[in-house]
Amino acid sequence: MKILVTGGAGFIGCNFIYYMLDKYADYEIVCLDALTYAGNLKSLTEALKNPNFKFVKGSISDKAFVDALFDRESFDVVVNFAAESHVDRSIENPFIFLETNVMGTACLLEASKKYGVKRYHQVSTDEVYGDLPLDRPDLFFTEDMKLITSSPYSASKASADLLTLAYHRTYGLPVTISRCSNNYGPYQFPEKLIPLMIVRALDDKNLPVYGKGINVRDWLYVEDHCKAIDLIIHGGIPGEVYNVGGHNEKTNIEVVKTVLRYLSKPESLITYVKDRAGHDLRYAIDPSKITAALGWKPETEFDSGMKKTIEWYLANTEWIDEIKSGEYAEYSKRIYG
Ligand code: NAD
Ligand code: TDX
Repeated sequence: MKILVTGGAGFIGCNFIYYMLDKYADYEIVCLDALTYAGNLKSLTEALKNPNFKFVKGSISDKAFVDALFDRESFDVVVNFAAESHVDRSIENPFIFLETNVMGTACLLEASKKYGVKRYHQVSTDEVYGDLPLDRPDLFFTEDMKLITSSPYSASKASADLLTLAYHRTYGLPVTISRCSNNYGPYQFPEKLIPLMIVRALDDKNLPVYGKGINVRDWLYVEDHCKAIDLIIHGGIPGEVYNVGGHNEKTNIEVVKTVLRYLSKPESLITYVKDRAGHDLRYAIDPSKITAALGWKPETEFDSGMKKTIEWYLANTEWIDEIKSGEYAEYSKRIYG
C-alpha cells in the first residue's frame, strides 16, 4: 500500500504519518507539503529516518507538479490534509485559502482520477456546517445537514467538499470525507487557541480571549482523529461523509483556565479582546455514524490529552523557539499587538 499524505508537515498530518508508520510496518508513505509558515520539516525528523517514508516539497495547487508526482509514484490512497487552516488568517487574506483549499483539492482530485487512485480521502472540518446556538445543547452537527459557512476558511473547505463529492458522482472516483471537530495535541502551530495560550502563558504574556470567551468548541485529541481517518480509508464507503468528534464541549474560557492551571500561571493573564468577525458560536459533532459503521470512539479524555499536550510543549522548547523566531513574531504583533 502506498499512501500520499499532503500537508504532512503540519499539525494533524504529521501526527497521522507517525500513527500510520507505527501501525503498518509495510506501508509506504509519501508526504507532499509546500512548507508554508505552518509546515515544519522538524516535525518529521523521526519519520525521515524510516525507509518507508519520503518527503517531497511542492504545492498541491501546482497541477503539472502534482500530475508528475502521481505518474511517478502510483499511489493507492491519497489523504489530503494540505490546507490553509487558520480562520483569523482567512479573514485577513481570503485568496490564498481559495488557491490552496479549493484549487489545490481540484488538482489532487483530477490527478487521482487520471491515475486511478483507489481511495481519495478529504480531511474536512465541522466548520462547514456553520454554527449552533449556545442555548440549544440538544442540537448537534449531523452529516445530512446543509453546509452554511461563516468564514472564508470554512467557505473554502465546504467548496472542496462539494468538489470531492462531485468527483464521486460524476466520475465515480472512490472518495470519502471526514468532518472533524477542533483538534489539540503535539505539533500544533501556536496560532490556534490551545498552543497559543500555552506558549504565551509560558512567556507571561497576556492571553487574548475573543469576546466574552463563551463560544463553545468540541475538542478532540489529535490521535483520535488519526484513528478515525485510518478506519475510514480502510473501511469507509466511497461517496460517504463521516463526522468525527467526541462530545467534549468546552467554552473557550474554560480551556484557557485549564491551561493556566496546568502551568500554575495566574488568571490575571487573561485579557478579553475584540471578538473575531463572524465568530461561530458553538460546534458540536454527532459522531454516531462513524461509531456505528466503523466502531470508532474517542479514547483520550480531555484531562489526559491536555496533560500530554502541555508536557509535549514543555519538552519541545526548541521547536517553539524556532517558530517564534520566524514569521510568527510579525503575525503575533499584527494580531495581538
Ligand atoms: P496546519 O495548518 O497545521 O497544516 C497545514 C499543512 O499544509 C502545513 O504543513 C502546510 O505547509 C501545508 N500546506 C499549505 N498549503 C499547501 C499547499 N498549497 N500545498 C501543499 N501543502 C500545503 O493544519 P492542521 O491543523 O494540521 O489541519 C490539517 C487539515 O485538517 C486541514 O485540511 C484542516 O482544514 C483540517 N482540520 C483541522 C482541524 C484542527 O482543529 N486543526 C479540525 C478539523 C479539520
Ligand atoms: O487568540 C485567540 N483567542 C480566542 O479566543 C484565538 C486564536 C482563538 N480564540 C477562540 C476562537 C474560537 O472560538 O478560540 C476558539 C478556537 O479558535 P481556533 O483555535 O482559531 O480554532 P477554530 O476557529 O475553532 O477552528 C479550528 O477548528 C476547526 C481550526 O483552526 C480549523 O482548522 C478547524 O477546521
